[in-house]
Amino acid sequence: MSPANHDDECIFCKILRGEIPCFKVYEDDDVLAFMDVNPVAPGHVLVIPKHHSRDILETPPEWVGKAFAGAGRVARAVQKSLAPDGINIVQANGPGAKQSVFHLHVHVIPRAMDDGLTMNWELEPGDMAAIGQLAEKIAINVE
Ligand code: DGP
Repeated sequence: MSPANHDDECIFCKILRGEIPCFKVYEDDDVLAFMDVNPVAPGHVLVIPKHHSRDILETPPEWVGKAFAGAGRVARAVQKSLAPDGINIVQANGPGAKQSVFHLHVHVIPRAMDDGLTMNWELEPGDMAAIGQLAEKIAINVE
């Protein structure tokens, strides 16, 4: 990222700079995909653009496109790796939408029939060993 496009205090910019570790699933010049540490379902991945902006309202369209193209790529790998019954693509904007990290990001969430998941999920720490194993399982199928 150019200096203009990163934020010193943003936790996702810190992950992009390698200052905070993550379970990486995929990376190219435009996006980074990594496991959510508070997964709402096994295999929950986040895709972030390598451009700091707060949300979809403030993000240039080209970067929104890059983020969602990355989400599509990861979703295909999740489908191949985990064979879920479905996948939700979720993207929150603002506190009223429960956005908690203010760097545009796209959630890729594998779903099972009748898994009971609702949009009112709480952030709870996941099992790091299990998250790491799922990262490897998904990463090998990113094309
Ligand atoms: P949202 O609530 O839509 O802003 O989603 C932010 C997500 O980011 C939330 O599911 C938890 C996740 N998250 C927060 N901090 C970290 C972190 O340091 N590492 C990782 N891998 N995920 C994080």
